[in-house]
Amino acid sequence: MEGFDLPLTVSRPELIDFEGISMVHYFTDNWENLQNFQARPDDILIATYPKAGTTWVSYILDLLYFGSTAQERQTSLPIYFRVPFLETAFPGMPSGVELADKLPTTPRLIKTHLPIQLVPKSFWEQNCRVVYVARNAKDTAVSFFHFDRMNMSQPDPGDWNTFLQKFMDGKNVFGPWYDHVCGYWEKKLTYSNIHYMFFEDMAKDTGREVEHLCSFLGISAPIEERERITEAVHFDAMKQNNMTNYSNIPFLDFKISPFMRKGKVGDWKNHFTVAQNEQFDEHYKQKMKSTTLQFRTQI
Ligand code: PPS
Repeated sequence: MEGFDLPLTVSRPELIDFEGISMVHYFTDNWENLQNFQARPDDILIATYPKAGTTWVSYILDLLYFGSTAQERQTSLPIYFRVPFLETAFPGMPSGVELADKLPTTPRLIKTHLPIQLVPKSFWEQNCRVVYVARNAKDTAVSFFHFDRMNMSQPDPGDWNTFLQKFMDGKNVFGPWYDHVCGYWEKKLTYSNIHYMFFEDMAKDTGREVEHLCSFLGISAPIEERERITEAVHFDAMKQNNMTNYSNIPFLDFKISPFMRKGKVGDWKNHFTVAQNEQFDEHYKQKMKSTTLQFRTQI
């Protein structure tokens, strides 16, 4: 399963309103099967708003569970087959639900960008562990903008100013960043099996975050193994690695922007004008005024 048979001419979809969230049909076409997905108690759900570091954490978990036992997996199976993206329904490839159903591994690692209220209920019923990764809004917006430019299965982002306004209005795929990060943060109050982590902490000290993940998952990995993993998931290593850099997907145009773009905290400073930054900060204060959730926009 090195790549898949996708039509090369995926056309940019319209943004639709779906259950109050901006979506595209590629993530809603399989809705009934998605909502009926049968999670198992040992499944691990990796939940994120787009561009928060999903692939980074997915690869860490994959290596923690399967890095030393399944060599072939490491050299021939791209990350999107190891960790299926549950809500996908792209023509010419199995849906995320089908891929997850067929995963031979225990545990199954499953990716979603769904806001908390749309996550299939069996994950909660089975008390599955959830790893949520959050990234500060400004870097997320920049990363999302470049991703939408190069990803022909996403709506056209327009220019940066237009995109930023849409981001603030929650008019991009998977809805408002603000509600997404706060939704999972609040869920922690009533559901203890969520490990909430930050892109900025991973960038600052990946090894420490791997250690925290091990404690949450109940994995006892020796220090040497954790160091090996930390090295393997370094930005440069993942960018070079064809199994983690998304280079086999035909509708991603790497000539416009690579999937593994910069991997930095604070790249927003190269994009926001002073006026955009002031307007964004003011809006942010309003949107985030009733949460205890705090982000760092530089490290
Ligand atoms: S997606 O499409 O939502 O699944 O994308 P996601 O994987 O969540 O986010 C992609 C951004 O994460 C950066 N990235 C990394 N940064 C540092 N180190 C590592 N190992 C790493 N892996 C992925 C990737 O470069 C994207 O961020 P930007 O800012 O665009 O570079």
